[in-house]
Amino acid sequence: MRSWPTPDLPDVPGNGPRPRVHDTATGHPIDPTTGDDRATLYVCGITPYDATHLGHAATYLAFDTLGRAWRDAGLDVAYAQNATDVDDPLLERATATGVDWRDLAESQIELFRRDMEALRIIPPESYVAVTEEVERIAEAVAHLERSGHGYRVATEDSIEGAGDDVYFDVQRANEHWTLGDESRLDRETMLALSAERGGDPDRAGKRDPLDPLLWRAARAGEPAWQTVVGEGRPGWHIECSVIAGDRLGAPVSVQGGGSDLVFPHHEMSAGHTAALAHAPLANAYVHTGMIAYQGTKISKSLGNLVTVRGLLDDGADPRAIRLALLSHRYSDDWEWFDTELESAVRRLATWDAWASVADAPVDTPDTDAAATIARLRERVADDLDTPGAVAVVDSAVAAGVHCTPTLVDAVDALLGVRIG
Ligand code: 5CA
Ligand code: ZN
Repeated sequence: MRSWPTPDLPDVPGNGPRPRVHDTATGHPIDPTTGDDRATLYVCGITPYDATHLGHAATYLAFDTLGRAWRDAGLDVAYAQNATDVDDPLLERATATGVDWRDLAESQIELFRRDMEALRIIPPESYVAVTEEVERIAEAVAHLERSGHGYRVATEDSIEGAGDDVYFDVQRANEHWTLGDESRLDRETMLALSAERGGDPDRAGKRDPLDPLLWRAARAGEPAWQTVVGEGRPGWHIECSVIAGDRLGAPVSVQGGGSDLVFPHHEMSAGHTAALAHAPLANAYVHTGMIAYQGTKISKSLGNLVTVRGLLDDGADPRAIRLALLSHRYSDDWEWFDTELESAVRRLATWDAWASVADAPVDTPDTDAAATIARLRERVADDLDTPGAVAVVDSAVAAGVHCTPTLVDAVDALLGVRIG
């Protein structure tokens, strides 16, 4: 489907180092590219039933920073993202509010596009709704059934002719992939997280309580498609597995999302890809921390939302929202306070004033500006250390480094904030 407009991306002379990012699977920072000039990025997209909150924004901003660092290192970047536009929470919200689920998804995706554009997030070339990929996903489920990785579980409440649900056999997939390798979690934790995050460990008839749903046979009143595996709709993890594999090819350099997706979502998506393609899903699994507000994780279901739209409607400069988020380490859990924006606004005013003389001629050489650019590049490439990069600019301003047009471009290219 349609993505959103691409922001201007200035060309900065020279190249930064190839970024290293923390990989959840190995527990270390690694360069997830494979030596050629291409990097591929798959980031788990929104479930479009409510406005983009700051947690989402921070997550997409972190991977935007990775894309910027890769481009600055001279790599071609291919980026795909999904939108989970058919899933239980969305259907429940649609029913509760009396809105057609398709209209709800479409309107929220449109709002998301506008928020991403305002924040100058570089869009994915492949922005894919699950409803566009149902046939492909069903083919993958059929393939998994044929190879013995998918099996049916007796389903009493499906509609006439829709048949049974299909589950993924995690034990059977063990020849290509090891359960727990991506998340580094023990079984007890996996069971608890599965119950908490959309799984159904207590469902009778499964071979292993951790086996996730691949295909949900149609129920009365639920959206369903007639496909090779019967009438129904896709399970959650398989959508990302199929879309990433189709659009980018497995393994992708980075599979990204918030840390709430480490298990079961990314673990199971990796299992599906291993069973389908006999390849890992990703070279690195990169996770952003959870942002909280007023003491609890920001979440649609908890209703403690600070939305990008709300801040913009209150007159916030989108650059300040961006800078406020960049002032935190992407992998940390942290809490948003209303004062975050105020300090970002103050910082931005200082940077703007500094950059407003960027075109003025100077008789000093630009070595300080060049050194600042090198430090900026180094910070961003070091596991996306954006607080460090912000500090580099702060110190340049404080030290009276002459701000050159190239330096303005470098701040723009790497941090996505146009100053001056
Ligand atoms: N559609 C699925 C992924 S396939 C999903 O998790 N959708 S979501 O709308 O719930 O979240 C969208 C993205 O934002 C995911 O990467 C998720 O991990 C991330 N996210 C959600 N809540 C937060 C939060 N409080 N802080 C940081 N990131 C968050
Ligand atoms: Zn996903």
